[in-house]
Amino acid sequence: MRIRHVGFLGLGLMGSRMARNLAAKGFEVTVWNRTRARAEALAPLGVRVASTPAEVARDVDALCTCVADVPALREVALGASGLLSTARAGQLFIDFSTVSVPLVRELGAAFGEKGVEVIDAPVTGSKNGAEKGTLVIMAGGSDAALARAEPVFKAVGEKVVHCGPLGAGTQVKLAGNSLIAAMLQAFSEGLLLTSKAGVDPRRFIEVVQASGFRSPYFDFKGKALLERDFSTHFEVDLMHKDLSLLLENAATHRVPTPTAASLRETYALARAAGKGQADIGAVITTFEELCGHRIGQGTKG
Ligand code: NA7
Repeated sequence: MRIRHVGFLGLGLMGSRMARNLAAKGFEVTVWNRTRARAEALAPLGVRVASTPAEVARDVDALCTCVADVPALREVALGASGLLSTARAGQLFIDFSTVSVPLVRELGAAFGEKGVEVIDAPVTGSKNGAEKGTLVIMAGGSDAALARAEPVFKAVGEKVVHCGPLGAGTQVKLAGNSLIAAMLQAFSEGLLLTSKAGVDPRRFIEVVQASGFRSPYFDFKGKALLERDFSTHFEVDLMHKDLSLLLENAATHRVPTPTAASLRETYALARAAGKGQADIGAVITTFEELCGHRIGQGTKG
């Protein structure tokens, strides 16, 4: 059955933009958000606002979620007025959140009993990618389910990687996110060190970006760090959650991940310093405070 009517639950930084793109691409959209005002903000786009997740699941062809973490998704999907209570056979459940592999599989079994197929489809691309509809989607599920989901994916993203069966998307996402944290941390530490040693940190960026390990991410974050622009693209709290999920996952598979363990504690430090809601770019500011030096301080513009 073709997907015409999409339910979207979780209208945070990512979900609100994805729901907007679905409405703009011609899908009929019904939304729900724990804080209703965020859902009401989309009403001018012709989007219907539901009062509970169960109300969303009554009407739609596809259930899409993009909520913060494991407890949030559990509540929205399996809670008293959750999606499962009214879900019907033939619907497709696409979860865009980053959660644990066991939860995704649990949802697959619970919704599967009702004839609803589940795809885990965590995304990368942050706020800008969600805004422009250029997210990269890591999908886990059957070939048939992915083929059905394709128009939804096309509305929110520019590339879908079919990682394997249900859970495989989440597996790849957890491993990939740790790479972002590692890159950002090494890059920020390099900037702070260069700068405190009295060398213009822009020379550091120039050399990194001329090298074999250059990345568009360094252009983006380098500019933000030098301009002290910490507007939120991806929250410290969420990265801490993802690193914690990765460590749990790695322990299950008996794979040592010392880099991720150290990064998780680096993020714990930022949270302890009251920076949980800040962008991940702000993690280095705790180190700047300890060093008594700000990146770029004393460097001519
Ligand atoms: P945000 O901007 O922090 O948004 C989180 C969303 O999750 C937001 O809609 C929240 O509702 C919702 N949320 C949080 N806790 C709950 C509970 N307990 N029940 C229902 N809904 C909840 O995150 P992003 O958009 O950046 O990221 C979303 C996911 O994608 C996350 O897994 C990332 O790691 C990747 P609120 O508006 O606060 O009421």
